[in-house]
Amino acid sequence: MKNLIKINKSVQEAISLNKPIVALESTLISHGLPYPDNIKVAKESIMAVQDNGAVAATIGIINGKIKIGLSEEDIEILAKDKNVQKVSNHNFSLSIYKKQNASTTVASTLSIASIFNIKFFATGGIGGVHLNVDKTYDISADLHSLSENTNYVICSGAKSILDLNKTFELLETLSITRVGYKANYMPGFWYPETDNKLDNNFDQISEICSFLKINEKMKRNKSILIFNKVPKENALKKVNVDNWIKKSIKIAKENKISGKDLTPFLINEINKESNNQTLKANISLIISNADLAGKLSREFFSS
Ligand code: PSU
Ligand code: MN
Repeated sequence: MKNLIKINKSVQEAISLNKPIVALESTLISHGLPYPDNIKVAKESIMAVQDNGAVAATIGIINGKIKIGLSEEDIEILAKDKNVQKVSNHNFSLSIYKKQNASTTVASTLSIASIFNIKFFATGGIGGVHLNVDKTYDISADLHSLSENTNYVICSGAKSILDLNKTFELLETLSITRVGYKANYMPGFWYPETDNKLDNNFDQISEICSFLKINEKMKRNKSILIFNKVPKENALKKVNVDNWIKKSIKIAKENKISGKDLTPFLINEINKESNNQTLKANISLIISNADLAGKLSREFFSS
């Protein structure tokens, strides 16, 4: 496996010197955000990690090679090329075989990061249980990957268009610890809280790190989700978000949009309904999560 992977110099050095590293995913670049915001967010997330003295490792697949620490050119390919494949764990090896340019989801990014014991990972929102799960059985492999790997994942919840309550329950079933940084309830991605009470709230970064160290000692081979609310200045109201989602689902039904096309369609529609407010919230929470991950990893490696 390791010979299929290209690690950039700064990440390699950080691994060998046991320095703080934060892994970042690339599907939010290729499929989650529009061009050119996607490039800006990718770069600013890297800077947010670096500003805290940690090394950023954006993970993706370029021409069939797994890359840990994408270059600016790599990020541009994933941000611009319409043929970029979204790779989760089920189609991961096929993408290598086909020598594709591909972006990695939370699921596959965690799998790759774990090979090199990169623990900290930041993203916007994880995948989860879809609203119409009873008909589609659509549940993201992100949840399984979180239970198969041992990572510390900083996020603002799950994608808002999901069934957040079911997602929260399934995380518990999979034995994934759900804690908040200054959050008592699971955030709702674009809005600060849902009704789902987290397993614990921590007000201090140092407290989270002490807790993570206990987990290491206990050798719990499961990931821990650390929820961080969308920054206040860009936070939206739940009632507005719910309305935009409902309206967009109706429009999708009228236009017979389904399957793989549904999520991007909905996200785009919701953004139009919200007058670009959801995009702004999305951008700001991703960067804020990268910043928190940088701080956590630095504290973890220095304590
Ligand atoms: N959240 C977003 N936008 C995204 C994603 C999450 O707001 O694009 C991406 C993440 O990479 C996540 C993936 O891992 O979607 C989940 O996809 P699926 O539901 O197909 O497993
Ligand atoms: Mn799915």
